[in-house]
Amino acid sequence: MSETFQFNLKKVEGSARLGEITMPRGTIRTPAFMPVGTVGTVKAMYLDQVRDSGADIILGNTYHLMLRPGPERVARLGGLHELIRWPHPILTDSGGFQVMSLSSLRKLDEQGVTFKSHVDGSTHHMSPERSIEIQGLLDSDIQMQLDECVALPAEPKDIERAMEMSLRWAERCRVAFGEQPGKAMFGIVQGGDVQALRVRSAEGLKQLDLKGYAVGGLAVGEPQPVMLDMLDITLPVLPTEKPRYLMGVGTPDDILKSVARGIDMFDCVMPTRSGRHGLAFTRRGKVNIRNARHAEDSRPLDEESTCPAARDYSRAYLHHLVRSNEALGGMLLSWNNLHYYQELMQGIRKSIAEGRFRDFYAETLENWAQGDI
Ligand code: PRF
Repeated sequence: MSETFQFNLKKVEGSARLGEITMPRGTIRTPAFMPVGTVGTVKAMYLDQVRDSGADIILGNTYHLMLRPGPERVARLGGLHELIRWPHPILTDSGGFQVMSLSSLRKLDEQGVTFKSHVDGSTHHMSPERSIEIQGLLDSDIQMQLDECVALPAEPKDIERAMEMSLRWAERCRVAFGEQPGKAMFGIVQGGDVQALRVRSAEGLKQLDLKGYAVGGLAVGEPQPVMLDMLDITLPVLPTEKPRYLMGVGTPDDILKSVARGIDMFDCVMPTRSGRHGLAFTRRGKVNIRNARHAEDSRPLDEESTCPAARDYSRAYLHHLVRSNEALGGMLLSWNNLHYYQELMQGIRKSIAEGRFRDFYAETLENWAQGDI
């Protein structure tokens, strides 16, 4: 364990990176997948299962937690880690992205964002400084700057305005965050699908000398090749010795292709959300367990998995649970899916360590392409 936030790059293969973030609450092995715990729970999962599946860090959302139960209340209850019983690192998203996707009557200007709560309709204001203050009250280990993410397709002038404002907000967040040796504040690259704006954003953030850099504004409506092009443009501009986090991404395919370009951290609701909707991830691709063909299928999802949800229950039972809207169906599939994602990350890390990431990448995609048996 480390008194300070540090990133050690241990090995590279091509642009793929194997590393380790050390900080007082624990070590994060990278490339890392961070399960999403929006309101202080990784939905339908016990946190000890999340931990056992191989997660070193989970994500929380400033937007949701500021509305309910409220950051001051969380602080009085001893902070988010204490409240939810997760003593390991937590990264919190800053709120801007969730405001734009969930709240109504949003008004965004240089000062910040004013919005109506999706919970009770009350009006709230969040400035870059308040976002950092809230993340501090939650006692988050990795805090994100407030930014503006523009959904694609969009006009270049709108993308530019949002990117420039996000840069100015990064600076304000950095001042608000100050010096906290055991914690980190990450900047967020914006710039939509415009190469020059991505470069300008990454260069501007680099000058702020932050402890880590996220790439935002991707997986927001553009095709995958555009997202990958933006990574190819952006990542070489960022300092090699700092961690890079691709926000809200993605499928196993997105993750492999982004690791190959130099991304170190990911988060996505996909394994848990699709689990609650009856979609299972396996080494042979996705299985829609609601499908009638599973009604009398006594095989497990994957008899070779070390996850009980994948190994010990028949597809017929999972099918029945999901069709009956039983809570256990979502629980078992979320468990299976998070386990699959963490096994993927473990496979990625091991293969980079052994200098065979290229082969692992090809084999994984090939197994997926074969499809479910
Ligand atoms: N900004 C923030 N959070 C995010 C995004 C972003 O651009 C995305 C985009 N994929 C997901 N989550 N603050």
